[in-house]
Amino acid sequence: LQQKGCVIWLTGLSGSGKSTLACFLSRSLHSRGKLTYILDGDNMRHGLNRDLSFRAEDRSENIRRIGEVAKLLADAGLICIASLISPYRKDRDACRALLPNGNFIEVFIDVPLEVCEARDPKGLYKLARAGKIKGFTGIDDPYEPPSSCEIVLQQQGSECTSLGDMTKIVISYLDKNGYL
Ligand code: GGZ
Repeated sequence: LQQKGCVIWLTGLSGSGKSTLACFLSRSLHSRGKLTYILDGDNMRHGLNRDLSFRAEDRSENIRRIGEVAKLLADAGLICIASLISPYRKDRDACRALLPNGNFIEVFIDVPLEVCEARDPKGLYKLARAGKIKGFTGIDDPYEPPSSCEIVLQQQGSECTSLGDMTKIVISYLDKNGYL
């Protein structure tokens, strides 16, 4: 096997564009002949994690399980793209600790709450503001941004980075670090 596995961990608010970036990355990597697998929080919650709610302990467990599966896929030599809010720093750090140094690439999609809320693709922010969803990340549940991570992608004003550019930034990081 020629491929060196790793985990690309996308963290950020609901509506920040994690799932979309995961798809772009995956396509770009496939076109380079790389095997990838996307673990998306929202999808995993329909299967492996269907017993979990959005309470703090359940979010932690969601993150832990996805971290363990990501580790297995990386061990098998895949480039695993995990895309979930993963709002707690300690849980992300625990996932990082499962992997050999360098193999966990944390990517913070730094999109301000106002921007995510204005997009509101599923109307969830509206429901959360109306009190119809309790404990929504960014509204009445915390999000702890990474204090140090491998890549920060910003999406606001002059710092605006297009999806294509965000993909290129991550791909060039992988290239520089010997994953391509
Ligand atoms: C945050 C919620 C909530 C609450 C439902 N808080 O943007 P989406 O809709 O499609 O993706 C979000 C998804 C979050 O699942 P994760 O597994 O990524 O979260 S975590 O890492 O915190 O475990 C959102 C939807 O589920 N959703 N209720 N209360 N997001």
